[in-house]
Amino acid sequence: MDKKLTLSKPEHVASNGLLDRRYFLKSSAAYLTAGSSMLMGSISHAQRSYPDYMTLPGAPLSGYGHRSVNEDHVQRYISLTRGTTGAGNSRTPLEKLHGIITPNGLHFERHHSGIPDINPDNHQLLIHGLVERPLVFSMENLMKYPMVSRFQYIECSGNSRPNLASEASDLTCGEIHGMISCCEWTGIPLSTLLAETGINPNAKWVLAEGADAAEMGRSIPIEKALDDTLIAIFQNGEAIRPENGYPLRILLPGYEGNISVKWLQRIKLSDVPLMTRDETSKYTDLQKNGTSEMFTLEMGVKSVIVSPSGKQQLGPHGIYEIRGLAWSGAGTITRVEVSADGGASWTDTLLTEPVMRKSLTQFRIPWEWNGQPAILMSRSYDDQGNRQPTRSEFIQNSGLQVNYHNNMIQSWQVNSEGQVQNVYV
Ligand SMILES: Nc1nc2c(c(=O)[nH]1)N[C@H]1C(S)=C(S)[C@@H](COP(=O)(O)O)O[C@H]1N2
Ligand SMILES: [Mo]
Repeated sequence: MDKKLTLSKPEHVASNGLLDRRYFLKSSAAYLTAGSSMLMGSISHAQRSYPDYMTLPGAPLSGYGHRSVNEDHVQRYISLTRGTTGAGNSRTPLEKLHGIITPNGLHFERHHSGIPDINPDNHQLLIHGLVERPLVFSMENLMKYPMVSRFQYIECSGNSRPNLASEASDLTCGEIHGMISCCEWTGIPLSTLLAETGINPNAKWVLAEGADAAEMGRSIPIEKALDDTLIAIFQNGEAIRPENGYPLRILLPGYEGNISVKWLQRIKLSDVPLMTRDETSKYTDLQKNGTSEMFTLEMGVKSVIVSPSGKQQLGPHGIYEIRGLAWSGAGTITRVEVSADGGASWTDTLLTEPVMRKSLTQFRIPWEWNGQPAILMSRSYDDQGNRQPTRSEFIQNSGLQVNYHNNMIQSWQVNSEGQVQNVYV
């Protein structure tokens, strides 16, 4: 937390320190004045000493770049399923990233039986079942099809599960909410490949199956398969990482992450859902009356403040920028509000361009903290008329036993010492 700035008199727009969302834009003159005096100080520093890297030639070039060793502490949070070698998840450290794109090395991972080591020369995609012509595609065949690129997030439906516990645990933003990541994915629309095989009119469901030891399979409604479903081959410009599905995965924007089957090897069209293990014993939502709902595929409208957030420590009193991420499986984010007083008063934040469908959207607002205790919250809205629920609304509708699809509002408590902690409101 090093965002303390000295600026002109701020205009308060909601209680407990929230400032006009355009304050930083309007105050750029004041901001520059403060900044330029710092700059002059360093120029007038006459007896300048030169570090080694300015007196000796630097490192050579490389075929594939790596981040600075000074950034090695930015890591995924790993949580291995007990008794297994490759099953578990690793979460994106959302609070340490800026912008909406997740670097490939920090994309969250969720494996049910580890990462298969696939040679693309031997890998094939079979499309069969209720089609006119069953076809097998090699990777070489697939590369010849016209491709599209889209910015989409993937969110595990088990994301934010820590907040379904009865007591709030003291965790970071990434530990609670980091089973979401967002990339530019490039690949072939599934509709293009289904146009090649032809579709029998009785086909209503599409099985996607992976080539991992878990042989993960999920059934996709045919409407979604023909809508925005992608056979993805590239992730942020390069081949998909092994942990994210190399050499290809299916990608269903806005749907729960589990259905975006990695290491995709088979697609089967059917008149009924295939009722696989992963859509019957798991990934069903236990209701309060003891029954379970199946095929609850779309992810809800959601947001989270990434800074300040859990386990962070504010610095000196002054003006901070609250920043966060919002998304909706139903469409596009239209509005994100923030509260600094535990939900008593709210004000609009500034959404950072680009704001895209089923992608992450960034929001920002300045906040003046002078040591007063605060509870920071954000709530998002989408273009399909959805609003993110409060914790009590979520519990009323779904209960805490539901296990998946937790999109309740996150509350971060800031105490008078500037310590930030996960709390329930
Ligand atoms: N073949 C296969 N596909 C899979 C999984 C898996 O274990 N095997 N995990 C699923 C789950 S539960 C999620 S949330 C996403 C995670 O994608 P990622 O690891 O690229 O973040 O992949 C899905 N696809
Ligand atoms: Mo998942």
